[in-house]
Amino acid sequence: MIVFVIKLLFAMTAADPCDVIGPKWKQLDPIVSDSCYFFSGKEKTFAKAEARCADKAPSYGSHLVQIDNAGENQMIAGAITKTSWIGAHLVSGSWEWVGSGVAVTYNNWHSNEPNDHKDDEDCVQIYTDGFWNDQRCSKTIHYICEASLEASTPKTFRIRKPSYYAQRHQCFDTRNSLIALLCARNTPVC
Ligand SMILES: [Ca+2]
Ligand SMILES: [Ca+2]
Repeated sequence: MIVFVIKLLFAMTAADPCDVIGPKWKQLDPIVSDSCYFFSGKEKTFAKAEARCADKAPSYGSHLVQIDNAGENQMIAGAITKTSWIGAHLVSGSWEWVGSGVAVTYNNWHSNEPNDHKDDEDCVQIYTDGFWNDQRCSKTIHYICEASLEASTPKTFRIRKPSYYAQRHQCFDTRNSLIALLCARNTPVC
């Protein structure tokens, strides 16, 4: 019985659609956002964190997280245990998202922030309570990456079985999508 429950839990865990990017990518709440998120185990400067994010899953448009609304902010805050970099930074006097270059519209600044302490705080960190602080970009802290399954470059699959079909980066089976996904994760042939 215990083995069965463990197997069942594993099957449920394996069904995370973000598994196709890598084992540490998680979909948090698909009702809030269908993005995939990566929470670092290491601390880096803002620039190195963004470089690491961009390098992790380029075909899925990975960058430091872009928080677009209160729902996403609350979801992220609920998932972190350490103060972490988000993708907002100051460019020519305006806050913008490092991945997309779009202006920061939603924000959740802590009271009295951004204060640009010592005239040297051009990058944004999120506290575990969800509030933001501008911080020295050279500080080394944890970071959060975001990637999108939608942004992925379509992968070409060689279709072996008549019931299988390819869609974007994934390979599906008309009878059992989970099996095809497991197949697709390991090989471009399905
Ligand atoms: Ca986002
Ligand atoms: Ca500050």
